[in-house]
Amino acid sequence: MTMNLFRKLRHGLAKTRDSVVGSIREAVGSGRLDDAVIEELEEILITADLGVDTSLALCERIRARASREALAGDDVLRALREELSALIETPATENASPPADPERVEGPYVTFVIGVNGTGKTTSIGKLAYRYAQAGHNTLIIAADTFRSAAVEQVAIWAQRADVDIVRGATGADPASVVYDGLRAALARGSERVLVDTAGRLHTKTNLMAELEKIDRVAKKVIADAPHEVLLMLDGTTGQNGLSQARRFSESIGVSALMVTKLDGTAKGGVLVPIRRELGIPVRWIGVGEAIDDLVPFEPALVVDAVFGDDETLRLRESIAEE
Ligand SMILES: Nc1nc2c(ncn2[C@@H]2O[C@H](COP(=O)(O)OP(=O)(O)OP(=O)(O)O)[C@@H](O)[C@H]2O)c(=O)[nH]1
Ligand SMILES: [Mg+2]
Repeated sequence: MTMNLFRKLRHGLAKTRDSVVGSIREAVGSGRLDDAVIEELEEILITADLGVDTSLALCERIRARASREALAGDDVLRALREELSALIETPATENASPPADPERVEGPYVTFVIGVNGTGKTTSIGKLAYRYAQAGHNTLIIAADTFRSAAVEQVAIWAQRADVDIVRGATGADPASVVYDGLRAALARGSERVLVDTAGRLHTKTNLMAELEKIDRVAKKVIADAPHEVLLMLDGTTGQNGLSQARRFSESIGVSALMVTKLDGTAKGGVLVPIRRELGIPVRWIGVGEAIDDLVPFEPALVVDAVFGDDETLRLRESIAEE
């Protein structure tokens, strides 16, 4: 039933792969890898949202390699894959990705899902709830987006699909009080995983950021060390914008992990690289579609292979990937 994870990733990143690999093949052609071609490579990588610094660093490494070994045709893709893996495995800031699934805690493991409007919070809560439920965890969703009347209904549908419990707040209710009630219910029911859906908010609106801080304070009154995870949603199609969102949310409530959504809808999946290298916050998950199982734990090496891998790498990855 579940599609092979690597195949899902590859499928989800197909737009990025087709665009980047296609352009690189076109630029490299059958000729020598001279400075003009390397400049074209820089352009292509920047266009795919890898960020200027990373793109330049990567091409510098390619230039150095080209002066030592003859690089032609698809050798360039292989070289890029190797150099990018090396770069992305050693992020500029301390940012090793811890395991995607929560560590054991006493009592409910509480995740706040926050982010700008429409970034994919509610959908991702559905996907995570499904994943947890499939893994046998007693899971509860708290519908604390009381801002839009349709929001509670939307997350309730996801709860039903994932077959998990939900605590709802009335439209217009104080989200902090909904979270208070929800966490009390989680304790009473012995929930192991709690996902809190919050209203979308612009990172520049101080009053809305203050509301998040209030939710945070109130949660701690019920469960002293909650939330155990503050998961910020970044829309992968809006590119580098996500970097400033992450910085602003971090200054307010603090962000412990990131999820980058909608990577299936963009050729600029390269944005994962600056997000990982520059923020110092681990990317935990990526979203590659609108379905309940379109959720992939983020593993840099797999992403690099899904984009730059040759047929043999892809076959190998598919054969060893298991869920
Ligand atoms: N293609 C694609 N679409 C996605 C993905 N994740 C979410 N979406 C879509 O993005 C749109 C917004 O998703 P929501 O989950 O409602 O976003 P939200 O952050 O909860 O929105 P607000 O509550 O209004 O702030 C929906 O149409 C989702 O189907 C993804 O990984 N891929
Ligand atoms: Mg929502």
